[in-house]
Amino acid sequence: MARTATASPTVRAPKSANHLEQLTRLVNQTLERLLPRSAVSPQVVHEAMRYCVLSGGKRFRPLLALGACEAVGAPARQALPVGCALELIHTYSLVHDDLPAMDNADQRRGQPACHRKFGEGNAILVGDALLTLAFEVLGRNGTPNSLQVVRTIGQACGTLGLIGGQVLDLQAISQPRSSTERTLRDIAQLKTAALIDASIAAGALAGGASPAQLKPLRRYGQGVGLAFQLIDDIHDQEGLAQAMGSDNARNEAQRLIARSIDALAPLGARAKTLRQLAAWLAETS
Ligand code: GRG
Repeated sequence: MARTATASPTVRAPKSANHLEQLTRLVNQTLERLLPRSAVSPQVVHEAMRYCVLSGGKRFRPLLALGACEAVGAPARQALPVGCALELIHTYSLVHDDLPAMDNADQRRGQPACHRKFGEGNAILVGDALLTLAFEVLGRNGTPNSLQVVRTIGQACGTLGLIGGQVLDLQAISQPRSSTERTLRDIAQLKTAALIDASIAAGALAGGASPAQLKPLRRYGQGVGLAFQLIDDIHDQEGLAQAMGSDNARNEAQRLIARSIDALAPLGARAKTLRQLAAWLAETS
């Protein structure tokens, strides 16, 4: 949890099967279309929003949303607004997390962090604008269960999710000696797993999921969410991997992923994309 000068590329991009590549292209094309043009005023903020979002992230959260939509029997495209909103929110969290008052990172996704290229004030506004655009996108494109979709995503990025995790993280940075494994697990849960879990739930809701379909998907989401952070910590040799040891962290991540895949059994063959994403995550650990 120490402050770092760079935010290293974390979990590597999926060596994906064709379908995952197609879905990733679809997400990228839609993001490109949703983001305001750089030539439109306020140019600097629009240029910076595009710089941050269109810079080659893995699109893990949108892929989970699209995969969950397929898993409940709807076409992946139906969850596209949800997937793109999640990527906008994720990117906002990265831009703000890199700020000097937070993690103070110089690099993100292999290029200068937003505040290093566009200045701190603009980076704050870029994060705010991305978060706001996410909810505008959700409001513009109605999906089944749209109120539940907004509530699910709102909860995951509020004080009981991302923000809450960031508060704990800031406290852990200022008092590193008092960071117990329990605290690090709470941070992982709120900062990372909550949005991953919400991506799956929101994608499924947009596909018209029934409560019976949501239940196994939430079990999958909780497992994959924590596994994602464990693996990220193993790569960076920090956080939970440092507290519990890399081998223990890897074993726990593998167990969580195996259980997540098992949880998908009631959804049958339709959950193929979610199985592929979990298998890819297991490969990266
Ligand atoms: C609201 C300021 C604020 C912060 C919220 C989410 C968060 C807290 C901060 C982001 C920084 C961080 C390291 C979060 C942990 C989750 C994580 C591993 C993010 C990296 O996600 P990837 O690997 O990144 O999916 P790409 O670049 O592929 O999208």
